[in-house]
Amino acid sequence: MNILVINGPNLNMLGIREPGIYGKEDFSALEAYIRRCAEEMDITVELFQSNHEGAIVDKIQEALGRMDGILINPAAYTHTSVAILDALKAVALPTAEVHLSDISVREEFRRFSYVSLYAGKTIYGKGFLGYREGLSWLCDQLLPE
Ligand code: CA2
Repeated sequence: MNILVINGPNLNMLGIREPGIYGKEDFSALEAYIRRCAEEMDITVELFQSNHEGAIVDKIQEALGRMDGILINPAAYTHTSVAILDALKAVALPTAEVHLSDISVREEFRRFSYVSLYAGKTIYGKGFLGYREGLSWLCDQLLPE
């Protein structure tokens, strides 16, 4: 099983600022954690991070016919990007959305997610653990009983 894991803008800055919101660990620790979870679940992950909306759209499109599911933290594009929503709908793969912070208790503009209009599962406020939950949900969707 091949899962594409997408991290959006500024997540590469993790650990540098705002540890109270996003935690103290840096982005390489997040990537290492995702890889460890994938190994434990016996699945393959491709990790992709970009600060550019179009690059994320291109990556989602490239997943068609190659990947079995998508785990995405769209970061700030969560709240703005119809283009990412449309790309996810176009490839129509099982998709889980994850956020490190609890977007339901932060600024009003973070409460709405375009990606949630397609994602089958949205996890927020659980830090790194949310990525494990997202991968595990995708496994449940993709593996036969
Ligand atoms: O909680 C999340 O995972 C978010 O997707 C993170 C985004 C934010 O725009 C979303 O509303 C919620 C921000 C990405 C990381 O931003 C940083 C900012 C400063 C220092 C380190 C990371």
